[in-house]
Amino acid sequence: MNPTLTTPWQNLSSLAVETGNVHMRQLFEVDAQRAERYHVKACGILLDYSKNRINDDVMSQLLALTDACKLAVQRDAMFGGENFNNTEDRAVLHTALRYQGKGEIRVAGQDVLPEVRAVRERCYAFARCVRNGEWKGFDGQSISDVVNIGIGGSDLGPLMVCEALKPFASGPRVHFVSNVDSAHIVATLKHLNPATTLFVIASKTFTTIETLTNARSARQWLLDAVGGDESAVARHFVAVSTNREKVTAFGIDANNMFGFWDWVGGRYSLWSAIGLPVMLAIGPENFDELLVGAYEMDVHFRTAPSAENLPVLLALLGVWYVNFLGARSHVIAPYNQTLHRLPAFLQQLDMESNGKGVRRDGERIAYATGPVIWGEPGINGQHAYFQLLHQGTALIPVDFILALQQAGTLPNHQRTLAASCFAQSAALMRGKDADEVRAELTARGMPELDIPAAIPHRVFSGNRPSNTLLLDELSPRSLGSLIALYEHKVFVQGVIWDVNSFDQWGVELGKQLASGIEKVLAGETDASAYDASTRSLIELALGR
Ligand code: G6Q
Repeated sequence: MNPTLTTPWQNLSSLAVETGNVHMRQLFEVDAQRAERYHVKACGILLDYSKNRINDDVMSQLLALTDACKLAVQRDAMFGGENFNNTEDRAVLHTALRYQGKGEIRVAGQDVLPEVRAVRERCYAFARCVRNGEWKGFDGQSISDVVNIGIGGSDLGPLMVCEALKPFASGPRVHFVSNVDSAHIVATLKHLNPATTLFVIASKTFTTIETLTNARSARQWLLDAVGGDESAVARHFVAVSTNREKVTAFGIDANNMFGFWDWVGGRYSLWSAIGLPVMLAIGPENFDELLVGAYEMDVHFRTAPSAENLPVLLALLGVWYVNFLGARSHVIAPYNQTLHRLPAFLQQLDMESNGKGVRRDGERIAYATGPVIWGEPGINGQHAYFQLLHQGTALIPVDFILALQQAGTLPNHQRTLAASCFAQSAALMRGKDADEVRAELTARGMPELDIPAAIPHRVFSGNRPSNTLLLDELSPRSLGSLIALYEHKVFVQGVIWDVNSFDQWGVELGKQLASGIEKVLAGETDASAYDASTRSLIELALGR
């Protein structure tokens, strides 16, 4: 259904005109309770959303929008295993992978949980075996290094989690190779020993050209080290996939394959066997904690009233900016260094899910949907892209993310980190007006005559919105909750925009196009099917 036809949407359009530009400075001045009122805490995560251009009227209409768009019904449909991914005719059940309750979750009448648990136990048994040194390579040595070869959803999630939970790593070193540019795999393998290296080939479809090309090179690297003895492959290669046939055709024993299911989307798959590198790095017990944290967020999302529901609130604030105040992008600024891959992960999660231009029924959309998601660790961003957030012409909401405790931190570092994070959101909200700049310059001794010209460059308009997400600590559990929070935020926005957040035809297009041009580059077909620009690029690549 078209959300723009609902009453709350129309009310929000009027509210945007009436209140959208009221300065937050003013809102804080007139309401001593504002920070307290716009605070919610769940699953060890506090969301302070008071530094947004909102008031109670805006919030109540945004909340009404969730009812108008039947969020609760759709949420139950997804969690209940209905074929929610309508264009691929499949269920969407990454939540089943972390379910900790005693019930059943049925897909087409079949409870999926026994199989989910069985595969997880196999992964755990394998991870334990590698971690305790029982799993031996071709010459009897234990595994020191694991290389995950995958791309997109088969890379970004486990990579981000392994980085985030580095302080919890206690197993083999884990590396990730995704780019088909051989520079990636060559640099990774350069310092590794084939006798102690295990490859995890992660591909849901096991047809992805980048992954298969890297996997073949890895296989050759191993075979070169063992004089071509194929029996070494079984000790050094495992696969994570839904496609048993293709895995065995590639030469990986089905006993070395860990499966998952078509109802797990690539970008939602880190909870499945795709999390194997994470299990290898931090161990099954910590992986369990990650799942528990995500499950706790699932329960929160399903049961908390909308006004106190973290994913719902984050989603609604995003809709407010995208659809009513004209924002086209959104920054993710984690302050903890170990979260440095979170922006890249969320970029895929959000943009691949909600970067859509038609509604679920195929009707073309005439309102804005998913914004551009971007970011980098906030503290580095302050010395780089934050300039544009403070003084640029675009309205760009920011999510500041900070864990208050993290393993192994040095106290004075943590203090500076927290201070910087809080100072930035305060400055974005408050700004600095001409009088304040004048006073500053005068105090600094600038000649009176020079001050007028200096002022405009030093003025900060403020009124730039942000959310602050404070994690009690950075642990497997809280990370699980944080990731699930964003997954559900994306879900809620998808429901409001009425898009299918779980297909990715744009990604499929890239896969098709590349394989056609590769045939031309290999001399198997000619380039006549392509436009003049592409033909000339092909000619150049062929050195002609
Ligand atoms: C994720 C996308 C995409 C996918 C990669 C890798 O939701 O579908 O990023 O994960 O294209 O696909 P395979 O896992 O099949 O190799």
